[in-house]
Amino acid sequence: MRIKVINPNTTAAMTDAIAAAARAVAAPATEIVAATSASGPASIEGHYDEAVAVIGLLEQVRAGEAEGCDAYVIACFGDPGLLAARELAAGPVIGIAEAAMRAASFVATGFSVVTTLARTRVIAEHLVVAYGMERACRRVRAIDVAVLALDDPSSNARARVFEECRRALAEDASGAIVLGCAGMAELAASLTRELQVPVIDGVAAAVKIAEALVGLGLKTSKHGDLASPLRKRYVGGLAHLAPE
Ligand code: 2AL
Repeated sequence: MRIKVINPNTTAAMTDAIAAAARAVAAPATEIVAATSASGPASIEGHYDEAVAVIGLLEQVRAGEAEGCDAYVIACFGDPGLLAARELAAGPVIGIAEAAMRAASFVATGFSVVTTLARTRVIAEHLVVAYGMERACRRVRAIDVAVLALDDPSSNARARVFEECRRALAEDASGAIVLGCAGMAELAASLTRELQVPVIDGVAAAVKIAEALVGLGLKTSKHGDLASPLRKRYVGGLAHLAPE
């Protein structure tokens, strides 16, 4: 099967790390097609970034339908454009935040999210409500490091994530940690070993959930609100996105 993993920000180096995390867990017969948005913000860490990034994401989903993709992963923790992408796609579309939270709920009764900038906490908190995870998500925490600074050694990001996870386990009555950014994917395995609790990267979780759904023969329902967008004229710079 072919799973298209879309980084909806425009930083190709981050896509490479996301692709590596996806391929590390994908089944041998799964082809991971990694894509970077062609236009939009270099990183997504606010409501405005998200709104603008959705256009580049939807362009990648439209292209993916022509490329014969069986499923999609939206590799940004705000799950930007998730329901719009589901309208476009025949197969399943999985957001990494939803995937990580649902995976966490299978292995713990409560989890904490550890994300990047403090201002993005509200985005994650809105998703917790949207996904009905209010009881399981005990707290959304932030390390206050920007997305593109995560792999800059001077940001000390790994140590800050580790310390925030430790505080979460001590204070939140959580049994698992959800990493709140696609750029944290490579930390999950070593943090799981060191903290001795499940530390969940949404990229890996989303790939395995996408594989499972495709394996079950499940596609996105086209009955009701996730039906293909209604054909109509779009004008101006977005005319190319008019539903066909
Ligand atoms: C993210 C993410 O996963 N990618 C990105 O650009 N921003 N998440 C976040 N919490 O900042």
